Amino acid sequence: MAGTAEWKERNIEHRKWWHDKVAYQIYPKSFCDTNGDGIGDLRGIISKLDYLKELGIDIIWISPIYQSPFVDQGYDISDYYQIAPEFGTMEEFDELLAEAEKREMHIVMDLVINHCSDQHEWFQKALADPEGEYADYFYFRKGENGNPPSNYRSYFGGSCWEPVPGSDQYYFHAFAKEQPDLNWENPKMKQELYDMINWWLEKGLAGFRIDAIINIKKDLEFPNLEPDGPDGLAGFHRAVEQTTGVGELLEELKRNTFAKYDAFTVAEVFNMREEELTEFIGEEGHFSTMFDFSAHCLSEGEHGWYDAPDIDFQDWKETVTKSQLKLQKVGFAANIIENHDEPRGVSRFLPEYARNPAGTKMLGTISLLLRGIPFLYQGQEIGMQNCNWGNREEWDDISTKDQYQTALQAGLSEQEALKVCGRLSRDNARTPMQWSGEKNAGFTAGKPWLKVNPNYTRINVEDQQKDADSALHYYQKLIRLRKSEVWKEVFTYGTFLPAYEDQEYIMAFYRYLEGGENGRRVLVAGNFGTETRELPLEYSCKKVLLSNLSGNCAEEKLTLDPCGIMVLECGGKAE
Ligand code: TEU
Ligand code: CA
Repeated sequence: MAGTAEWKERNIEHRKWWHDKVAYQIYPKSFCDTNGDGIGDLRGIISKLDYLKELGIDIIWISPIYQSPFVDQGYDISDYYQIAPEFGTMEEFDELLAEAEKREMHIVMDLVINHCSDQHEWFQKALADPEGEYADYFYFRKGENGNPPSNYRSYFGGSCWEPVPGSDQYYFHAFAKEQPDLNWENPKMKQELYDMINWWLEKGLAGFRIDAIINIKKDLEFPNLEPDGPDGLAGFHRAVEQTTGVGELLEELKRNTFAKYDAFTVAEVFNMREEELTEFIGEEGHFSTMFDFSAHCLSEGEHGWYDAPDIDFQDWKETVTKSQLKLQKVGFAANIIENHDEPRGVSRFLPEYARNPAGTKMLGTISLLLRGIPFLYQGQEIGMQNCNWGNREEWDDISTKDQYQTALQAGLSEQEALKVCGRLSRDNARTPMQWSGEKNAGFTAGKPWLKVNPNYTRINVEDQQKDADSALHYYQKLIRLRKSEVWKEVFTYGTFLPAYEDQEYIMAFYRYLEGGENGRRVLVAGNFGTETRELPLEYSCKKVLLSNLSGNCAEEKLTLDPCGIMVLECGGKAE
């Protein structure tokens, strides 16, 4: 508990420009289309900067906009120096940077350097000469007795090894076969990446979200592992868990790039070693921050999405609490409820009866007032929800299609497979942003590249802008509170302390700073149950800073209706 106070003492001169910021992820293909081709574009992003500014956003992370064949929606890059023509031009990108700067907002790009596209020049050269220099930009290996070099299953299904046509070699891919992994043991390849990263940073980029980075370190023996599925393969993540030494690569990466620019970096890391946390995001860590996926991992199935459990409130509460207590000792986590790979938070973390505006606000309040850097995902601020998928033809996502097959192979019927995969499909988050109640949710004048969630007539920005009680207005207030002069320090550096832990269906915590002129404490308490609850107050209620319902706070007790959440300024300790 003294932890954070100490932390703060120690860190007066270690404050970073990004500690108190609020970030927002844009999935460009689905954000806003301005030329009617059904695909969101850079002009669309520029046109919404004022909207984001009003929401209170400081940092905008844009999912990949580089040239790509879009096998994995831009996470397969064929030229790191080009903007995909689907999204616009480099001039428009420069304009976006300038317009963001005018509004004191920072642009962060996605950095996908574990792999590139099979259409990238390097890989094309490697294929043309499998014994040549460029083959060593990738992992080219000979097979074993007619089999691939090892029995790893890629994240998107099937072997990690793909035969190199016209040779006895295979190349390695952790994701799709169109996403060959880059060889991080090759100094020349690494230097090319560093140059590219610095080129973008020189342009004025504030930093990067770093994709799938834990995968870059390979055990060059590629040892076979115990199979974990009927296909006789073992998930590649199991190999990642056993491999050591990623830290050296990450440190070198940082030294040669980000550190020179005071860049903000947020890493996407799964399957890391717990004991490496400080090395990753401590004061001198490899990254500024990394996403806390602990709650998301609760719905990981043993064999796939088909055997994935629903999230139980108590598990969620305990997981978030444990994670906060651990992370605050080390540094800053990046908190999310959803992103472009995950289902919508409202549909996932709220029980069915709470998937309404009040519940949406309650979940948002928890996520944004936890200790760490809040990342909103586009549409979260209006409470967008999962889509009802009518048939599998409606899906675009490569991972969803693979999981659907896996479910069928496990014996599920087509209807069942549609249902279980629809629940976790990455396309849930990728349906077009719902700007208005007009055709195609106001996202495009053309034919949208992916189905629009039919609930846009109910859930959209335009209606919520007119309604003072909407999720959108609430999110604006919430962010304003978080960033207000009086409370910024507490919400940025204040200790997280769980409260009312033994109260069923209550998620509550304090954020506080001890002593001095910043000595302040707030209580955040939400009721995830179906009955009105009364909580005895440990500290007197000085003021209600924010609430989503007409909850009630008397001297010594707090009354919370179902789906009600309150943020209270605490006074003195109750007798
Ligand atoms: O995701 C990495 C990752 O681990 C995902 O495969 C995740 O487990 C999966 O999406 C769950 O279905 C990153 C990107 O965020 C994702 O969009 C890309 O597809 C992937 O890397 C490959 O670049
Ligand atoms: Ca367009």
